[in-house]
Amino acid sequence: MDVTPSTSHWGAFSAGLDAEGRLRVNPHPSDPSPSPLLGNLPGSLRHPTRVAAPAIRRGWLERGPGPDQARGHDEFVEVEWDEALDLLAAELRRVRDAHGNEAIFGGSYGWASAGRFHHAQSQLHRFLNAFGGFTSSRNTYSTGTSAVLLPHVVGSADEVLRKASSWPTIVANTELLVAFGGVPEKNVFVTPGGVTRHHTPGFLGRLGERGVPVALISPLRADLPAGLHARWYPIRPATDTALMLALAHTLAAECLHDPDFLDRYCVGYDEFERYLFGAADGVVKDAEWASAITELPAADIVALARRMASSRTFITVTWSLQRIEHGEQPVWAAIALAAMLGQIGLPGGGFGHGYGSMGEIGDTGPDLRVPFLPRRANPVRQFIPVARIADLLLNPGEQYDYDGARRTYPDIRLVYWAGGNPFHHHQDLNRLRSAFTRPDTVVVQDPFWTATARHADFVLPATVPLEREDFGSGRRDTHLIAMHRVAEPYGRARDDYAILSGLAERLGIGQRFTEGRTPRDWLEHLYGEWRQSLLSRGVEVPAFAEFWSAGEYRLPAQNADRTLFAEFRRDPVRHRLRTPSGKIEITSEHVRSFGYADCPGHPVWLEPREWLGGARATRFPLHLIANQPSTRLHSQLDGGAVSQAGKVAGREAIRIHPADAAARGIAEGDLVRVFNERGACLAGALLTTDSRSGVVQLPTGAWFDPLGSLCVHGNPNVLTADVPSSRLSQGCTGQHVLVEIERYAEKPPVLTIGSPPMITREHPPNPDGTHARG
Ligand SMILES: Nc1nc2c(c(=O)[nH]1)N[C@H]1C(S)=C(S)[C@@H](COP(=O)(O)OP(=O)(O)OC[C@H]3O[C@@H](n4cnc5c(=O)[nH]c(N)nc54)[C@H](O)[C@@H]3O)O[C@H]1N2
Ligand SMILES: Nc1nc2c(c(=O)[nH]1)N[C@H]1C(S)=C(S)[C@@H](COP(=O)(O)OP(=O)(O)OC[C@H]3O[C@@H](n4cnc5c(=O)[nH]c(N)nc54)[C@H](O)[C@@H]3O)O[C@H]1N2
Ligand SMILES: [Mo]
Repeated sequence: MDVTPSTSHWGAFSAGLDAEGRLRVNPHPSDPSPSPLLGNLPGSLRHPTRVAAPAIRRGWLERGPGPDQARGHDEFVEVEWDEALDLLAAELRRVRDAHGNEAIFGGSYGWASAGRFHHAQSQLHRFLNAFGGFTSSRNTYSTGTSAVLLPHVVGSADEVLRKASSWPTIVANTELLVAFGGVPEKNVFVTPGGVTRHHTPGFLGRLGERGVPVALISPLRADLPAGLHARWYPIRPATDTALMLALAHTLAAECLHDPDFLDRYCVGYDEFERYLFGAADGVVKDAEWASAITELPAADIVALARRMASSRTFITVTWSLQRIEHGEQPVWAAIALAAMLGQIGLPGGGFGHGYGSMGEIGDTGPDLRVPFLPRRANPVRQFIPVARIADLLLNPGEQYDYDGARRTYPDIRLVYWAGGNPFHHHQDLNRLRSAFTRPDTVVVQDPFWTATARHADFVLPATVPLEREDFGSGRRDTHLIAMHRVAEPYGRARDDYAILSGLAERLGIGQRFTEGRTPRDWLEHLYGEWRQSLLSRGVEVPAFAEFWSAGEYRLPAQNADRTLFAEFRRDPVRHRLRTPSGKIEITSEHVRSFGYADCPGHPVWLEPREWLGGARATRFPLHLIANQPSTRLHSQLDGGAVSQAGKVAGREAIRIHPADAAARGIAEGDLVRVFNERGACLAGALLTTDSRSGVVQLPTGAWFDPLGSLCVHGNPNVLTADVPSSRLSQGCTGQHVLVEIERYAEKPPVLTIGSPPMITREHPPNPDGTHARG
């Protein structure tokens, strides 16, 4: 068995096909904590849901482009590549000539696969840029709210997200870790591009060995690995801001804050303090007040504040906290709280964001740019904040607010997606379904028959990394990995590059897109340029052939602990922040000037629209947390063994507190219906006392399998609301939703998502089961 190197978003590995043609996967030998998600790879390579050949929706073939209610219900017709590419090239030209490049939505948000050259979104953007541009998307579902807020508060999102204290510095210096959303170990195996050595689980182990006390503030106890010295504060979801304000109030009321730090490094504290004391609204944000909202005892809140003031305290906020309505507030309030403690910029003190959200955060690996495919500039300036996709398709011409600007949605005629799964990632999927009926044409490139592919007109089968050559590396990775080909492409699948090259040729932009290079030429070219830039800085890097046959290159080590805040603390004039004041803005006059009631000039407590206690909540009294799955990356490889092993009654598992289950006559292993007014899904019940009662947890990523407005598989995004975090950031709010649950006593509907949709084969396969090459 030939064994060759490769990598994935969840880590590097080697792979080969055994004598029976089965994929064997082994983690990279130097990975101290390989990801369990590697187990999803073998069963996925030849899974029946791979797209075998180009397919076009029958209604589109028969009636041509145009809005169509049948999209998502229709059958598909398999066609030859030439036919698919000829038709699609003509359609791209039609849309551009009749409506302009702005009418093409090519945001194509999504994680695709590891590999720097065959990165699907980069490939698509490069192609569409060569074609004259497209309406794009900004920010991410991950940190869409923080990415807009943080530049106003600390002058930069990236520096705060990616370059706070390293884990070893925290282990060595921190006396109290206050972890909002915990440090969920399930998430730290993942980094975009993948890392070769997963250090974070080891760092968390050392945190436990050193006995560093952790305040776990989360509705779920599982958000912190066992073995840490934790005290669990089972907070009511979405109320962290109230807790932070009460902690801040206690510090101010007991004079435990640091006036010198606030004076020298911050602006706007006085106004924030007046708000804490109730000057503006008559509400004192003390521990008693917060206790009623958070359902944590007031005495615990006061005690925690005192402890924070007497320790070197590191406050971390996972990204999930900003993936909710008013998601700006917990992030901003945590910064204000850390500023009051006066420890920002000290080793192991201050504020961090995303510790436990991703492997790269706090990792010590080199922070080095690795080779990548240039996308070139987009001539079209039109964009949307990424999570406004359904609004864009449903409301052309409508105005909306974003970061101080008033913007207008363009009229989209063609949607082109490669490497993302909006029917996984977006909220209110029944609304998204109707949004997807609106464009003239929807194109999806994916290796799998995802729910998004099933809502397309053109489905173009892409290869997976094991079927092509590439190199890969993640942020803070220690290695650049040569990704060798392990298997032949499935059916008639082609690389995204080959598909787009075929379109580019037909559209007269072939040379601009390919520059005359094969994929191997590109790898050598991109590597060669990168190598030259490192050589010129005195770093020895092997030639491509040597790198390729070695299978990896060990990246040069770098100092991990250069942090923005340490420099700012040392010299706030020379290292002034890129905010209007140059300081940390506890109050931002600029944000205030936008006049947004849902994000005023300093951190405030704002009740969510759908809120427990309101009339709606009596109908939907359970708070559902739709967080990241522990058994896969998003929706990827849901058919793989690890993901499948986590299912209950064949559906995604929902975790329910025994008291909530008993009140509804639900037992472990039961099939349940989770519902609200937007939709419903089935799920398999798991009972646990590791969540507070009133809170249920159903992770994202079960492939959407609609039967009317019911998802029979367990995708929580049929339940979530398609509303933005605020007018400031327009970020994703998918993390929370209110629901009710009942036992599902009817005959379970069959899952259809595990096999391909209805496909007519106009060109039947050869007798040996293979397809003629198109
Ligand atoms: N309710 C709720 N929803 C959420 C979240 C939440 O917390 N709650 N979290 C959000 C977050 S943070 C994120 S990042 C998003 C993730 O959303 P996505 O990034 O859209 O999810 P993925 O499942 O990773 O989708 C990647 C797709 O790319 C395809 N793909 C893989 N390799 C290739 C390739 O080489 N070529 C092509 N053409 N395609 C390829 C895969 O098959 C898959 O369909 O979800 C968001 N949605
Ligand atoms: N295994 C795996 N790892 C992943 C991913 C994956 O799909 N699978 N996706 C990756 C991606 S793209 C991203 S962006 C990151 C996302 O990183 P995060 O957004 O941080 O991840 P989540 O798991 O959604 O949420 C973390 C925890 O926050 C807690 N939480 C939720 N709501 C609240 C609240 O109101 N208050 C408090 N205090 N806690 C709350 C939940 O219990 C949850 O487990 O994860 C990355 N890591
Ligand atoms: Mo994400």
